Amino acid sequence: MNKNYHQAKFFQSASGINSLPPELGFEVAFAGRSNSGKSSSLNKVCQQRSLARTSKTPGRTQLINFFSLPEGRYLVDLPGYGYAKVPEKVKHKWQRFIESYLDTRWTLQGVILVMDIRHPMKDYDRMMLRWAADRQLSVHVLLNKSDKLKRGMTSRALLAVKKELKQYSMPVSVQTFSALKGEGLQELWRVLDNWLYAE
Ligand SMILES: Nc1nc2c(ncn2[C@@H]2O[C@H](COP(=O)(O)OP(=O)(O)OP(=O)(O)O)[C@@H](O)[C@H]2O)c(=O)[nH]1
Ligand SMILES: [Mg+2]
Repeated sequence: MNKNYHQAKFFQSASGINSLPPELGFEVAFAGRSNSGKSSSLNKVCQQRSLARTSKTPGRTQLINFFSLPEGRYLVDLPGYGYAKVPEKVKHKWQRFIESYLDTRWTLQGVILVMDIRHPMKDYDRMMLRWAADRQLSVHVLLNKSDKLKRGMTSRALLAVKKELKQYSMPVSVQTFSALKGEGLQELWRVLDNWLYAE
């Protein structure tokens, strides 16, 4: 068990690019479509049930929530994108925010891009990957909810996504994960350790 993540505490919420905390230390952001399990994955990483709010209702996380870790490190829970029932205007606001956050946030070490393993690589995911590629920002794809698929289907999905990711020029990796069962947690901790705590 990794003690750093266990010590995560709520730090600050921001409603847009102008209310972000100062760029100090290092951070990793959890991004992905609405309902993919960003908040659940962040909670699993920190071994805390209700650090980030999760919900059956998509679009729950509307603010950018910062959680502090030891030594000036942060995990960031981003609002989900792609939820159909959100008005166009709000969708555009999110899109603009996420694009400029990825483009300008120099304390950002990498993005954990969470996808539902049953519906990976949708348009919004590809858009995120393109933005990350533009800045050569590292991405680690979590194919979440692996508990919902049989083993054979899980490895098929992993292979297909791996193949598609080859076209991107930034450092990008992928793993299967279950925020519910904890499958893949060690692998995810290793990625976060590399981004946040490597010398
Ligand atoms: N079976 C299963 N369900 C999961 C898993 N991860 C998340 N869920 C469920 O999926 C739903 C959405 O999870 P959240 O963590 O709130 O998703 P989110 O991506 O933060 O959603 P937004 O904040 O709305 O964008 C909840 O009902 C979770 O319990 C998983 O690994 N397995
Ligand atoms: Mg959320």
